[in-house]
Amino acid sequence: MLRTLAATFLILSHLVGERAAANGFELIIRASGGDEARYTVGELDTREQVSFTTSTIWTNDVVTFSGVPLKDLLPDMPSNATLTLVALNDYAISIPMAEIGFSYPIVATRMDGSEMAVRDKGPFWLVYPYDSDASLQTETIYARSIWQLIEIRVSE
Ligand SMILES: Nc1nc2c(c(=O)[nH]1)N[C@H]1C(S)=C(S)[C@@H](COP(=O)(O)O)O[C@H]1N2
Ligand SMILES: [Mo]
Repeated sequence: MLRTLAATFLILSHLVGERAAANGFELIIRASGGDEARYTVGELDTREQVSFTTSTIWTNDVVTFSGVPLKDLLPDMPSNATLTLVALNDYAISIPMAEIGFSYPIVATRMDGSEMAVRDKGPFWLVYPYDSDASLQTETIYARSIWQLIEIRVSE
């Protein structure tokens, strides 16, 4: 009984910890004019979700990602804009706006239905449906697959 209680407590505190970790983060989007928007995982959850199942170079098995298409967070951005995406560890990568599709990449907030802790490349990870096309299995696309994403700057 005590053991069960202790185990339950450990599991619960772990879950609460993960939630708090993910909730503490905001994805910041800075437009070139100076406007900025901030999104928590909870806020992204209120948007239309896209999910796909794919293998990745970072996971052993096929995984299902879900989240929001990046394009949905960048309405009305000119197609000649450039995005600079920045991670917690200061890794940064540029992507031309013209190469952001309607259905992918997505800002994934869940892998196999669970929020991703920072140590699991979360809480925001830009991912592509790699298995769907050989053109998504390139070094360029892998380099754009930025995890622990914290900021997107738009420049024109
Ligand atoms: N946050 C973050 N995302 C990142 C990177 C990184 O260092 N930090 N490396 C990128 C690069 S250059 C590639 S090719 C892929 C694969 O990196 P890996 O093979 O080191 O896992 O992840 C990309 N996403
Ligand atoms: Mo890379």
